[in-house]
Amino acid sequence: MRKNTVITVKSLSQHEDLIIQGGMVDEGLRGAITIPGDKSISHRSLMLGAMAEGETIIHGLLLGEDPRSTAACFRSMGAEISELNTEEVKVKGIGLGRLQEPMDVLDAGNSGTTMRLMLGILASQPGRFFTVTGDSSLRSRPMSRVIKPLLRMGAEIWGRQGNSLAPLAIQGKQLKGIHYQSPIASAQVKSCVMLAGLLAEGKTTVTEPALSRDHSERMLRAFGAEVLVDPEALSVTLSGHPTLKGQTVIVPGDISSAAFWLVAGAIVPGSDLLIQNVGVNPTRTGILEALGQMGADITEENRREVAGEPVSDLRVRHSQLKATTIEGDIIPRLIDEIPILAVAACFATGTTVIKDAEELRVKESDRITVMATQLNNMGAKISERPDGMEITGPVQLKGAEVDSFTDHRIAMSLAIAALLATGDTTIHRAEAASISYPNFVPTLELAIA
Ligand code: SPQ
Repeated sequence: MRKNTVITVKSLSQHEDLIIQGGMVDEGLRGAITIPGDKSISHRSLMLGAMAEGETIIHGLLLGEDPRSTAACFRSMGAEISELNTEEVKVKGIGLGRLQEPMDVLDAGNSGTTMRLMLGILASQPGRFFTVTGDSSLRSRPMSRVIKPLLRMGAEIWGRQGNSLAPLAIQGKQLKGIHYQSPIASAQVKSCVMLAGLLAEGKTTVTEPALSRDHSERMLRAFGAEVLVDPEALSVTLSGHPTLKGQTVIVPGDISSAAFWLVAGAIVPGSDLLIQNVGVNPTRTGILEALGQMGADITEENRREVAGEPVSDLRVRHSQLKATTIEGDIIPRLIDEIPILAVAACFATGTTVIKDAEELRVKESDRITVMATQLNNMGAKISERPDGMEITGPVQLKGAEVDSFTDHRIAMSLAIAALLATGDTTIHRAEAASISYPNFVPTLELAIA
């Protein structure tokens, strides 16, 4: 009864408005919810499955638009991938170096991970030619960060604006291993170079300035590659020409999706929410540390290891948050959660400072400017820094018309902010949530029912 009055989805040609009636969740968010599969692990399981020998079985794959883009690309290069579902996806691999030249342009859609990781794979397929594009957001995101190391490995790649923007053309070549000192802590750069290293001569090493998510290292090893990690030096070395063997992959819930509920549970009075089956790989748990510093009441239950990744259930209860500073090496471990952390900071006492996060400007949208402008439209007190934001709270947000800028994390962050605003908030282009969380609205309805 109450839920129908709180959330409305209005379809407007191909776009959707999400209208949330604020201030109606007086009993808080309660119950137990499950979240969709981890996006990073879903992409990697499809890619490695396609290049392995034999069958890979994936349980818990994310059914969002981004993994669908990855599956479509690898299908068009010869991998047999069964219909995508969460129970069991079968990938019949074609073996390393045996990807077929596709008849058409590979479309990575909105997915930076698809394009950047796939570039490493394509560049290393001798004798085949590929063209790659994406949607308007992806065509404006920097690709030079992966093209540069690939060129050093001997790749041939052409793109707009001095080889920096898609559409891109790739002539597959025999590559050679290099030691790449990445100037940015990026799992996409690290993974792209390692994937190119699979078919390169010799060893390929990537050193990064701070540790980024390590799902590629874990999964490459599970599929049979020799991967040496030097945690002190922040480097990873892969030996070329392994035999990759199909595996069973169990994809844990995505902590980046859990983050919306962690913040919602923390800020909405009366909440007591259990989020089940959340991947808690230490390279992804910066959000738990940041919310912990802010005084959030989050407990980890039932910790276990599932197919090489740590998994827990997380319980969050409402508490008064306090401001904090988020900077330095923690940034790559919570980079995708900064939009929802900005929402949390609006309800925290004091000024939260987020620094060293300039990478946010080149995500699906400029997440610094978009979060600051949209939340300020709702009455927040946020000033932009070149590398982050300063957010003063607590404030009483008020309903407003806001826009996702077709960025999934922005759409969902604004929906959580709207729960505590006075009056209605209309989020334009809210269908963007389906990139990483197709069931976001039904889950929100469930949690507030
Ligand atoms: O795939 P895409 O579009 O780049 O998605 C994002 C996201 O918010 O879902 C970034 F906008 O996640 C990236 C993440 O920011 C996924 C990712 C990965 O799977 O390797 C790594 C991070 O990017 P980066 O540039 O820091 O390596």
